[in-house]
Amino acid sequence: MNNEDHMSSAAPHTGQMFRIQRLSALEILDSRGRPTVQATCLLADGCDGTASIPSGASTGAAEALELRDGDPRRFRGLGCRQAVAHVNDTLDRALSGQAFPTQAALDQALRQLDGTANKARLGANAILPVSLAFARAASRRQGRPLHDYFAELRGTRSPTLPRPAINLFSGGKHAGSQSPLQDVLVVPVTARTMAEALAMIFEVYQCAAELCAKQYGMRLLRADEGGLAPPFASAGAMLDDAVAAIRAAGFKAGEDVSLAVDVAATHFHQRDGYHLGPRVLDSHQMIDQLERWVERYPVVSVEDGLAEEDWEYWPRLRARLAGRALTVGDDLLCTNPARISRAIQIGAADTLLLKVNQIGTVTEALEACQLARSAGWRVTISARSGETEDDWLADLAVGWAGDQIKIGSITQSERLSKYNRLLEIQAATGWPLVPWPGRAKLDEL
Ligand code: 2PG
Ligand code: MG
Repeated sequence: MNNEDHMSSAAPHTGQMFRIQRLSALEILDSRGRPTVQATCLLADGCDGTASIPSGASTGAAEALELRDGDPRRFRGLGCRQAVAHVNDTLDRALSGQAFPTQAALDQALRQLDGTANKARLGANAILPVSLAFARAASRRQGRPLHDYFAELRGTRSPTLPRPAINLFSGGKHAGSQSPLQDVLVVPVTARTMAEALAMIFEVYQCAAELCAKQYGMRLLRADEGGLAPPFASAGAMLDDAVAAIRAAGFKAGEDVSLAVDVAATHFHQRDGYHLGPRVLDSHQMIDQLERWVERYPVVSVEDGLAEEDWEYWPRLRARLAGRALTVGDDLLCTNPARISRAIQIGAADTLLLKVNQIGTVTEALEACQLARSAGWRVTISARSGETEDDWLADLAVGWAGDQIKIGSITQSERLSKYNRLLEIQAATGWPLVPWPGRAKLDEL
């Protein structure tokens, strides 16, 4: 990437120690009204940081464990009181009074205290909010914006903002499975800034809402991430309607605004194959179907086109889409360095969907990001379908130079807190969006 500023080891803030004075947490509710965890890290010099974490609905099997209380009389078993207690008791007792020179040192201590491969003992929902709260406290102590703190962890600062892929329509686990395809997103490929991108997509979203009112006799039935969720007749109808909305907004589909799809195929894959509507497809047929969508519609990114354990077929999918659309791994990779390494070895994908809570600490998520980059992959930084108003994701996506960011729709405050934070960063830095590679350039991947 051009204009990268490689931060040298002479960065002004290295050599500091961050002494933890107190760790605390409480149970709060996410955008689906389900419990999640917010943690605060108070440093000995009085700087503090608070962070809350999101939760998925279409989760990958290899994700770090989210500890739920399991008491059916309280939040239908979804309570997070045990995870909260692990912060207030176990982690506070073990870490308060200790000094850490780096984020990596703190995250290593958190991992050791848990001692399991998937954070099953303390819960990723106890560990991650502490890891993020520490990041925020440390960035405050250094008097620098959080995105700059994340950039220093990466060792490089890129003066760009990630290009948003914005949720327009939802089905699957995000909208009661009225359509198998989980999300259709719009990518403002010609927008030069975040502000321009949001203004373009506002127009497309309004046109899509009007189209839903006319075509389906409904308007405001929104899915988990704020996307529209009418009873589409088929996955193809979702794509047709998305193209119609782009055109109605006065844009050229495939030139000004393109499409990205999160197929989330794991969630309609059964023993006998892919249940795409009334049809059951084997892996070959599923790849054919995905290719047909990419040929017929301006789709530039295909996430989880195949199921998370269909490893054998992922390289074939990537080869078929190469040069036309990104092959993005979410459930397949689970932001897990071991799974990413396997995917790199066999050429199963060319883009990492990065979700920090899939792995459970800032440092391990950064490792996943660096690993993907080292293979020449692109990185899409993603929110979850259950979010909070916290906006750390925006800073992380800028600091780690995400190519794309997936936050959801441009409605609902848990989404807008991140978009608005990106607008603040744009205003403070003047940084443009990272250029979209375009179909031609995708050939290089
Ligand atoms: C996904 C995410 C975000 P969830 O599948 O990519 O859209 O959904 O948080 O439900 O896993
Ligand atoms: Mg996904």
